[in-house]
Amino acid sequence: MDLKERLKKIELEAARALTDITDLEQLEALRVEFLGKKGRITEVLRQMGKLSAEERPQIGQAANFLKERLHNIIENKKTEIEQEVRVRKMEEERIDVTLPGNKPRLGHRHPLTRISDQVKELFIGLGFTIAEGPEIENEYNNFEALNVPEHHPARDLQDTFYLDYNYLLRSQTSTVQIRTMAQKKPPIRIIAPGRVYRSDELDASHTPMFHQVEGLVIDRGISFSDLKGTIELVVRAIYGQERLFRFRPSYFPFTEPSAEVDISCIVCAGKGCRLCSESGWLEILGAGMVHPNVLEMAGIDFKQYSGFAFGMGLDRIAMLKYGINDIRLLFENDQRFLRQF
Ligand code: 2NM
Repeated sequence: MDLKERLKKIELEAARALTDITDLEQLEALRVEFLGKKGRITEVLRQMGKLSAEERPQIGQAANFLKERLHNIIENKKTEIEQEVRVRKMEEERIDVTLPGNKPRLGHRHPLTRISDQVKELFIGLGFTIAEGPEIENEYNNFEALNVPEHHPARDLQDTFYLDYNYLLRSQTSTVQIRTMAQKKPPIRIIAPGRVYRSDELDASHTPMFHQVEGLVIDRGISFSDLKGTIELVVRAIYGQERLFRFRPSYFPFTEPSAEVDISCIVCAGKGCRLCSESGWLEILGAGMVHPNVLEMAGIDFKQYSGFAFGMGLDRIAMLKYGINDIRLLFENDQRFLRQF
């Protein structure tokens, strides 16, 4: 086969090979095969030495033409493939800008903080001041000044966390009321929200730390009806205007008379269910007229002044309002739980 025919053959084969090519790697391989330093056209040019003087320029020219033509075809094909790749990529990476975005999960207050804030705002609206005090207390503020006698079961090591013979973790926030009465003259109108500690067995309704709000009002002429009116407002604000409630006689060492307040059951509205132990009522609050002994120990003249006090559990309010059936959930910080509020 002479060189002219070989060039013809190379051209035909290159044309055929080009039709099968779909990507840039194949195209580069083809370029190397035909136009490379050791490629098929170079191979033809190398053999030109054997040619006669007339043939040599003819074949040389034909080879160079073919080289240039192939080069142009390959370059065009390259542009074409690159364009295809670009189009395909655009198609694949197409974004539907009308799809809804990913909503960032915003932080929010803990359910207990929400209840606490709501209760505080309610009392601020009624003219109360927020009072605070230490969680580590002495026996006097936690028991003695509250008229809790020496051998009362609440003083037992089993019920209270003692740190040593005198210091303990407060078991109610009344300690703050005692501190306030010792520092300020009546009229007094405060609430004391905060953590309290009791050494109960841990279960669905008891944790060793929980939250309370206690309130205290002292002035001239404060009567049980002031207590009732205040509690009525509080109950309606927290549990709804239609909620029924009742006062039930009770006993606390620090109040006389004392009462416990029930509301109609949140679940069954009085018919009787598991939550209210079939009674139709839920106990939510303790209250009473401050005992004269408590006023006297605080240095307040009980002949001139009287007062009422009350206490309620914030955890219990949160549980009733949000339908939480295990108090421990409030302290475990499980995101799956907290996310729901
Ligand atoms: C309660 C129930 C009844 C109470 C009494 C006092 C104080 F300091 F004035 F004596 N503070 N809080 C009180 C009264 C607390 O909790 C269930």
